[in-house]
Order: sequence, then structure tokens, then C-alpha cells
Amino acid sequence: MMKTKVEIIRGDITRIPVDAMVNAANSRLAGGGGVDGAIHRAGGPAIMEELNVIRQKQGGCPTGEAVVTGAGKLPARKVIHAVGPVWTGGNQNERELLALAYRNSLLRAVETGARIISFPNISTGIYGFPKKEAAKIALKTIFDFINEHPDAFDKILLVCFDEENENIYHEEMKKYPVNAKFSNNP
Ligand code: AR6
Repeated sequence: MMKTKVEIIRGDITRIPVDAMVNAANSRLAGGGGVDGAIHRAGGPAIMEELNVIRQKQGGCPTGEAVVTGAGKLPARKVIHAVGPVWTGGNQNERELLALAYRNSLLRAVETGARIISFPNISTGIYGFPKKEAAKIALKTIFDFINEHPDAFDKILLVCFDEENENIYHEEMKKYPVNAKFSNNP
């Protein structure tokens, strides 16, 4: 029996209470539009102040990696700023880098002791990653991780902002019947 529940939710990630909220950041950790902008607006300036310190120490965050800050006014304890790849056609390791962004976020979440975490659909907005392929990579990376670390999390929320991503995620989730069975029998 799978202990970690993986759920698809449609909505604004900044409104959903969790232990750790993943952000789709950029490698300069400079803030921006999309979900990154929403997280900084809702969380307040404390998050950027912490990112400034991290930037001074390590000069940003390479693509595929993730850094952790507090969550300011957000309904979370931590924000995990993951840097997904910019899609430039698929020949620049974009798929591997997207998988790494998910995997490193999960590793950072474990380190902070988070039991409930939320993900946006990293790289599928401004960074232009094809949505269906991104969803396949996200689900495979997440299910591989929870098979390796079955006690790590109680719940992983996959927060879809747009209907297209929500539909794609529900379709791709059918490939993980163990999880579906668990979700129907909580
Ligand atoms: N809650 C959940 N998901 C959201 C929200 C929200 N409030 N707002 C947007 N999304 P994007 P990227 C979805 O563009 O493609 C920023 O400028 C959105 O519909 O936020 O990884 C950063 O600073 C999409 O499905 O991130 C980087 O420079 C998903 O979140 C760059 O954008 C990701 O879209 C990162 O681009």
C-alpha cells in the first residue's frame, strides 16, 4: 500500500496550506512573473530578503536545482525555489533538467521535515516546456521518489492553474493505478 497520497488540484498554489510550497523560479533567484510573481506577492518581502542572502553566498541557483527559504505570509513553513529548464526544442537536456528540478525539490523538502508539499507545473508557463511531456516527467519522478522513500511524505499536491494542465495530469495519473486505488480508499 502506498503511504504517500498524490493529488491533483486545480487552483492558486499560494492559497493552499502545506508544509513546503515549491516555486518555479529562475536561476538568478530574482523573482518574476507567473507562479513566482504570485508567491512573492502573497508571501511578502521576507522571501526575497532571504533569496538576496543566498544569492550573495552562492550567486543564484543552477537549472535543475532548488533552494529553500521561509514562506513569509504564505500558508506554509518553507518555500522551495526550484529552477526548471527553459524549453528550447528538447536538445539541451531539458527533460533531464526538469526531472532533476522535481527530484531536488523532493530532496530539499525531506531535509526540511515537510510532510505535505505542493508543486506547480514547473517550466510549463513562461519557460514553454510542452505540457504533456512535462506532466509525464513530473509524475514519473515523483512516483519513483516515493517508491524509494515510502515514508518521506504524507501528501504531494500537484497544483494545476490551467484547465489544460489539469486534464493532462488526470490523464497521466491513470498510469499509476496504485495511487488511484489509494486515493479512492483513504
Ligand atoms: N498557482 C499555481 N500555478 C500557477 C500560478 C499560481 N498562482 N500562476 C501560474 N501558475 P510559470 P515557468 C502556473 O510561468 O514556466 C517566472 O518569471 C502556470 O500556469 O510560473 O517555470 C520565473 O521567475 C504554469 O502552468 O513558470 C521564471 O523566470 C506553471 O505555473 C519563469 O517564470 C509554471 O508557469 C519560470 O517559468
